[in-house]
Amino acid sequence: MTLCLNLEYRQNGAVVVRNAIPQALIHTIVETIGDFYRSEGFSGSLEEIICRLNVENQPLLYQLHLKTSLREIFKPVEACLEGLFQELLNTSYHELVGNSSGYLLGLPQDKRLVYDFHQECHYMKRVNPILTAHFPLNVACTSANGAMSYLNGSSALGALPYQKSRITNGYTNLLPIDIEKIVEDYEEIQPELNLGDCLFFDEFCIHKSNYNASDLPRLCGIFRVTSDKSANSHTRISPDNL
Ligand SMILES: O=C(O)CCC(=O)C(=O)O
Ligand SMILES: [Fe+2]
Repeated sequence: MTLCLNLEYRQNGAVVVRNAIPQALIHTIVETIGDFYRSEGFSGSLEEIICRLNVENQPLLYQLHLKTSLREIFKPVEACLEGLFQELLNTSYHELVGNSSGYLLGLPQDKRLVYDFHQECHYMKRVNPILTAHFPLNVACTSANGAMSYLNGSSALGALPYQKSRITNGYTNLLPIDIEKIVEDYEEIQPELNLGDCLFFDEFCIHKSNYNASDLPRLCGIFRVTSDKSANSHTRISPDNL
């Protein structure tokens, strides 16, 4: 990584590293996850199965998504990003928060699994720092398919008070108080990410997902890493306790 990218991360709380992951690795991961879904008796591409389950059997989609959010599956990408994790954390090692990795489902034409503005620090309260790596798995992230966006430089605000809301069978949103004012002060950036690109952001960076107006789910791999040694024992906080 160049000094310039490192500086950008420190100043803005987020940075895109182009071609950080070989595309062949990403294809292998999508195949591995797809094989898992297909082993449950479904046929077709991973995208087709996900869209079908979203209509026919959301609980099963949830179960299969959980079961395939495994560190083991994403290990080759983790190994590939290790150097970047350590540079951005400024350490010689990294811990995976909760010892797990996974992926997000940006479902087409859906409002259930869309995050409003939030900060990662509130979802993993005991872990600090938190570096998130976010990279497309099946298609490029674009404004058309709801690529995530962030408020550039908003990390400087630190941990903000928030208002909690819950979507039925969806996400718990922790929306910063006075977000209407904050969005006026910081530029919203929605980077296009091609397969192989990776967006990194810190625990205070205010970010959100956007509406996927395309016909394909937008699957993004996610790592949350830290230099906090205790973080591999982190367990997910239930929505009631957020
Ligand atoms: O990809 C998205 O839609 C949201 C991503 C996000 O909130 C995260 O990775 O923390
Ligand atoms: Fe997030």
